[in-house]
Amino acid sequence: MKTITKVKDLQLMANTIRQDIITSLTEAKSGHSAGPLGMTDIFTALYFNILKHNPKKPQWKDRDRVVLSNGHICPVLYATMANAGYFPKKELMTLRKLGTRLQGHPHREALPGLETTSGPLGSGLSQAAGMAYALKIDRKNNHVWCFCSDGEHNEGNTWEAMLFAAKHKLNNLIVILDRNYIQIDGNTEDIMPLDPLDKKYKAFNWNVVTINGHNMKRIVSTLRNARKNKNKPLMIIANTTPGKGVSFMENDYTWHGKPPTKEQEEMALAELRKREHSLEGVRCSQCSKLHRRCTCIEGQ
Ligand SMILES: Cc1ncc(C[n+]2csc(CCOP(=O)(O)OP(=O)(O)O)c2C)c(N)n1
Ligand SMILES: [Mg+2]
Repeated sequence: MKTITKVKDLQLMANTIRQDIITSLTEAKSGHSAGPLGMTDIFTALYFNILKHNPKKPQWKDRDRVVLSNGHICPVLYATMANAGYFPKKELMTLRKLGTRLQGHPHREALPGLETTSGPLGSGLSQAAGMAYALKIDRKNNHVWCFCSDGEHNEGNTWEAMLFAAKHKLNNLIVILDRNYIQIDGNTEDIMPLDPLDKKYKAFNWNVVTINGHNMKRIVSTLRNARKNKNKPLMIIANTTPGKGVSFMENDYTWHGKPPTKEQEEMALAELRKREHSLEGVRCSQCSKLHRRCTCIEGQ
């Protein structure tokens, strides 16, 4: 697989992945939109620039491990894996269909490249901590990258895993928290307040970094530095916008668990293509301004 090194090329890949998320969810007629779009920039940076992996040999023994604890955001995992070459992109259109390898929540026995089965929230951090501990016992230097969400910090199991990981000084465990402030039925701080999460993790004896989860340059540098993490497990709190890239979905918790309709798909794709053209520096055929400045293309 080709590593992508330029920030603009990573942003373009993220845009492609967002389009794939939209089309696969629309075809599925069910699933989660907000979380996947919000985490796309980080998945892109991880899989195309940072991760030690081989899409053609998913069981390669020296690979890093990826654990998706908030399994419902798997459309971003599948779209990223397809673009990275784990399986053909056309398979994305089978999302959530009977017999598919792309189950509505990840099923590790269905698709090579998945390390865990997830869906019941709150289990992934424990699984990832166990993997990191086992790698340490075996004196391996691979990293475990665990994605989790703010809403799943309502689950007590997560806090037990935080204690365990700190006790065993699992510096090979890197957790990326999707801090988008939404969960299934509203704002996290209304349902079960979590702030200040950074101070809580620090008090549990973790290293903590907070980043803007859409600043590609910062994401890449943070994930790269994470490889040098010492003494304690690392929590990367990524402030993200749920539904990022599709304006009518952004920051609206009702997009937590629904897919776009056909009409909404067209609107979303028009917006994402406009962004793609702006990144590429393409000029509008109607007004010949750069798309970034033009107001006359579809969706306006
Ligand atoms: C143990 C468990 N309880 C409830 C659910 C149902 N559920 C699925 S997603 C979700 C909201 C979790 O919040 P978060 O992951 O922050 O949502 P997002 O930011 O992706 O909208 C809930 C309650 C579940 N999957 N597992
Ligand atoms: Mg959330």
